[in-house]
Amino acid sequence: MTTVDEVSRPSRLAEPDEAISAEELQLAARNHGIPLEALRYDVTPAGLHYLLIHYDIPDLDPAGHTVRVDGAVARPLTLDLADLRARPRVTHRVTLECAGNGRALLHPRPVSQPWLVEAVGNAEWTGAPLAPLVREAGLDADAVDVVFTGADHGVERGVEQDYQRALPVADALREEVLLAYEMNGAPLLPQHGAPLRLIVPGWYGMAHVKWLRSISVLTEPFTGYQNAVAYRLRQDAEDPGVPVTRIEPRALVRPPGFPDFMSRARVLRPGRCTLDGRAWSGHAPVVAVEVTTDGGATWAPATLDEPTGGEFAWRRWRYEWDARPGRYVLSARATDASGRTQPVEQPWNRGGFANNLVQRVDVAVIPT
Ligand SMILES: Nc1nc2c(c(=O)[nH]1)N[C@H]1C(S)=C(S)[C@@H](COP(=O)(O)O)O[C@H]1N2
Ligand SMILES: [Mo]
Repeated sequence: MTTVDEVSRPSRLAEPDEAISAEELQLAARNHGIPLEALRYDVTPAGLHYLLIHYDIPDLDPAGHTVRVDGAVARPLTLDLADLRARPRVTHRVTLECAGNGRALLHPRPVSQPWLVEAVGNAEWTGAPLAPLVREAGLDADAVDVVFTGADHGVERGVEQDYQRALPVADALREEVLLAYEMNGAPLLPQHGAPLRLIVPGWYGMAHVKWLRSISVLTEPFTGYQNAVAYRLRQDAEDPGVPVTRIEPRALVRPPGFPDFMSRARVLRPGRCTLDGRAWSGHAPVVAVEVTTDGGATWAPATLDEPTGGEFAWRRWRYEWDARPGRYVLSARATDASGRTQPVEQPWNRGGFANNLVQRVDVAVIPT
């Protein structure tokens, strides 16, 4: 008999010298990253925001779409978009980053969506806060997890499923968690979860369930695939691991000068140059960014702009550099108020999650 196992790939690590395959390229072409020059925008234009879609973008009619609130609640609710839009409206500027960002730079490389450093964006999300809705439904005292289900369906490592992710009740009830129907002031685009998605500020992307159709309260821990099998930090296949949750600190450099088409190495003219970029953390505010222009031999402090978007949005940093002719490797390193900082050695795990190893930008300073 034919089974889904025949079409579904197991998780695996690439061989030491194995190149990116056509299957990984197929994923990379669907799930694009932010062009790094777009780090110039404080609010990422919707079309430049990164994308990650496990299965297909579902075909949903906003007019007929509803979301159910059920499970361990006293009064189950069914809400349509008009009901949600009639509720108090809140906007948060939120840095969203895929938990797999940095995966393709790991050695050995976990075979999956091959992100380098570009799986990030900083958009404005508008919607109805989740907590008052769940309280209206009458949350049971013994509630443990809240499961969010999307309208998309697929197979992953042999497991057929709707995309589902659960949050512990305390995290789901945080006031910043939104049922978002707008991105940057316009209705959600199909690829970003239209007509409705969850936004969990501070958490890696997998928690922000798109095409949301159901919210269900459980009195037992959720054991679904995306929580129990995927999105865990494991050292090997047998390791039960720990869940991937909040975003580790990271700074990115907006690549200076102009690029070589193929290598994307930067060409820069000699002289004073203001390097800049963005820094964020889902744990605590970023308190410092340091820059190296010599591949990590020495680090110097960058200046941080005033925060522009609240506690869940990235912050711009700047660094004055006197660029002399030669070849350089530039990096920036963020530290947050919890004391977390970016490693200079890869933080390896089998799924390739939360790799916030510092970025390396090759620059050639060449006189005209
Ligand atoms: N229903 C559903 N929600 C989803 C996903 C998905 O495949 N299906 N992908 C998740 C992952 S892994 C990420 S990183 C973010 C990406 O959100 P974006 O595409 O709007 O940037 O959506 C999350 N929400
Ligand atoms: Mo992701």
